[in-house]
Amino acid sequence: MKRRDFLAAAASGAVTAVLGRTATGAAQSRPPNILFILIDDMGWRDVGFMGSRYYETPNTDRLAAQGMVFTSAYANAPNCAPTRACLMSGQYGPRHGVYTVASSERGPAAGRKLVPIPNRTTLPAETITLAESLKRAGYTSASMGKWHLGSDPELGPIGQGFDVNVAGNTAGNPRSYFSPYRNKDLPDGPKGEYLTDRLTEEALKFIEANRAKPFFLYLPHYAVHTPIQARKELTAKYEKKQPSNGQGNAKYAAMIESVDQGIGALMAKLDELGLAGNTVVIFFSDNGGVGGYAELGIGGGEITSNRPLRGGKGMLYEGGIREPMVVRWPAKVKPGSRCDVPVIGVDFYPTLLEIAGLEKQPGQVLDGESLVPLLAQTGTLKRDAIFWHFPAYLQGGKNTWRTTPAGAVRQGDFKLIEFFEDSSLELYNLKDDIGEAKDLAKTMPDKARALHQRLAAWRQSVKAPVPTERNPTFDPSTRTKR
Ligand SMILES: [Ca+2]
Repeated sequence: MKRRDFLAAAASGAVTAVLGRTATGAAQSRPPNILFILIDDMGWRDVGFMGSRYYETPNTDRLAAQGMVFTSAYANAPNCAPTRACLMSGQYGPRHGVYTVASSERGPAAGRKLVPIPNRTTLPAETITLAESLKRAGYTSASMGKWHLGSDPELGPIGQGFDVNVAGNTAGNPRSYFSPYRNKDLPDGPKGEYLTDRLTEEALKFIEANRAKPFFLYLPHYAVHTPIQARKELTAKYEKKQPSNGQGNAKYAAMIESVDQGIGALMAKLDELGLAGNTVVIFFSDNGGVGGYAELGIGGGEITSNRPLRGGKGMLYEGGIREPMVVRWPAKVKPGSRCDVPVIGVDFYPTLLEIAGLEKQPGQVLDGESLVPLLAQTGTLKRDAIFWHFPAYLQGGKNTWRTTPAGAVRQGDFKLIEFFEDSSLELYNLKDDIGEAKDLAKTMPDKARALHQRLAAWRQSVKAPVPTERNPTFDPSTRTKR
């Protein structure tokens, strides 16, 4: 195919079928570029297109209008590192052992009834990462921002197959959002330079430099994780604005707006270079927003509100794991489309393999399913349930927990959470009760039992360890809430 014909086909959407057959062989074929924008700690309702009336995200809203919005998209975990480990490996937590951030023994020891399962803080070196897979189809890849799964040379982005690493290492948050950053993988900029803007600049340069060949740009912003630090002039605008539906933190709003401005600049760059038609853009977050604790009486610091969802970061309630998600892919995705099918972080790996025209490696285990049929609206998924395994403690306020060790399953409209300390079950019908206010475990015991069996069978299939050992120093009097 001549280049001109190829570009015409790309614009019309016909090219992906061609690429699917030739990507592994023909040097002149070009699979789509991939731009994966991962926001840190952004809640389900922290963007305009998901209903925020306080945060202003016009560029992200435009991206959403040009692509498909997934309304039931889930992170694999309610906090940072495990979600990233699942994204990069395509595997559920029990396969790599990254269940939580840092130690699984967080919070006061006397309040822990069980000895939790030890946590891995790095992705094993032998993992075949998404970057390593895409390299087989000729992609040049970069990770720009928070990695959180180890440090280079071995366990950072470079060690795990990326060609470029900007700012990624073991750090889960920046020491400062303003230069000097004191980050060993990010040379300082001029004093006062803002980190989110800097990562956008680096991303723009990478796209410019790699415009002529397929690229995979993984852009895991440090924003909007703590410390809550924002550009002054953006903050000032929100300080004059009325809070809305529990959202009213001006600095946090300004952090979101900086991310949004960066998305605007990236989209403009793709347009300018004529790459937008052949670039898949994904927008996603790694866990729920930091909020929803006070109304549950557990403390933990409110930054945003996830209402109508229950809870927030660190919990297996919807507020902790349900994420805003957009996929823009002009060749396949109808602008302004929506999808309510539950999808989860491990689905990205097989999706991007299919988009790149790749098969998984012999013996490679991928737990997710390609979303291409949903994106192209040619079919649905084969699986009927998705799972979480969080065998760790996460502290809330004094003597309270965001979560104790737990697992969960979602099948259809129903979601079951199992708390390992006392084997208690909670069952919710998310279609009728997205806020998980009405526990149906007692009124629908058959449904609860069936889902519990399903969850246990899944755990067996992935060899998920469940904590059962009693903590000898447990003191029940220190416990005020689950
Ligand atoms: Ca996070």
